[in-house]
Amino acid sequence: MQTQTTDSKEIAFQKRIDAGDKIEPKDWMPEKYRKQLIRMMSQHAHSEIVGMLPEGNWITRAPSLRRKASLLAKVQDEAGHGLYLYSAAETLGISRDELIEQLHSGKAKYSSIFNYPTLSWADIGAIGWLVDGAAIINQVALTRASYGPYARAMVRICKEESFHQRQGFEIMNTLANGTAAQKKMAQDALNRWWWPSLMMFGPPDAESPNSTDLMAWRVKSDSNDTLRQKFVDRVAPQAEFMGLRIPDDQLKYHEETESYTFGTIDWAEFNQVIKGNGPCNKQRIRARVKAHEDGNWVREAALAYAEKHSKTA
Ligand code: FAQ
Repeated sequence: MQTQTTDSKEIAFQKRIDAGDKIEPKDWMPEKYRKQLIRMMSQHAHSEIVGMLPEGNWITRAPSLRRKASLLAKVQDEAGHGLYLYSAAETLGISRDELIEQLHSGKAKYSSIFNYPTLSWADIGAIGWLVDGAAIINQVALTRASYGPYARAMVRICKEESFHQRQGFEIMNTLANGTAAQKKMAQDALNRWWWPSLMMFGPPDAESPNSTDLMAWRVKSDSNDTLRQKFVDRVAPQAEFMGLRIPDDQLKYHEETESYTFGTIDWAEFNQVIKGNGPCNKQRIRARVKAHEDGNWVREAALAYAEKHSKTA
């Protein structure tokens, strides 16, 4: 029997992708597909875990027991999302230790948005409403990703994110319709989180080096700019409903296209943040490294227990 060459395997692989097949961990895949997925999925997992920090900062200061319970549950959900995604990335042949090391050393990125500080309670509303709102738009598209374990993790994650988005919207709406001081706090949070939320979708299409491959492999089904536009079209009327002003003088609705045009994003700021020079990058990595070191004894104890029981089994 003739052995298949790498080229013919790649052609067969692309045919499966084009036919809408899901690729599973034991299936043959091109090395560059595997590497791209590890990059993207691990960054996503790291984002969920680092993303717990800005909100975790407010758990002890939530204004009521109801708000505290829902924030606590939300932050815990983000930890769960990180774990599903680390497990899904491990199916591609990379270990959890390697993934964590890449985060701590700065080799792997995590979402730029989590390098901004949470200065007031309204920031918790803004994160749920805008950041989870942006994450849902991005991740609903990823439920159709060609890699089975990623797509399946996304289905569950999206369901949970939609609760998160609603709790954020409810916080913002309550503040926006509260006292003048509360409304001011909500507006200030929107002013600070708006542009970084637009940056979450990644650089403009023309400057997105990974999109071509990821779209050809049906990992990404929409481009960065397409998803960003969807987000603006969804969120702008919500801001108006709450009586809040999006901090963009160029934001304009067009009846004919039923969509908005908006001002220019400060890509220099985005590039600085992803290079490690955002307001909180160093603090975030320090917190993650410390949490990992503080958890060493738990991992050691669990491994010792597993080893002892494998010997007695
Ligand atoms: N931040 O070629 P592209 C959440 C990097 S989860 C940092 O366009 P790609 C839930 C990119 O990695 C939020 N880096 O890249 C939550 C690449 O650098 P590299 C995370 C960014 O992969 C809520 C370079 O720029 N979601 O929020 C960013 O095609 C509340 C060139 O970019 C996901 O990860 C950025 N924003 O598109 C949790 C979703 N954008 O790696 C807690 C999955 C780009 O070559 C609280 N990921 N870069 O060195 C994706 O959809 C894609 O990876 C994109 C980027 C759209 C993020």
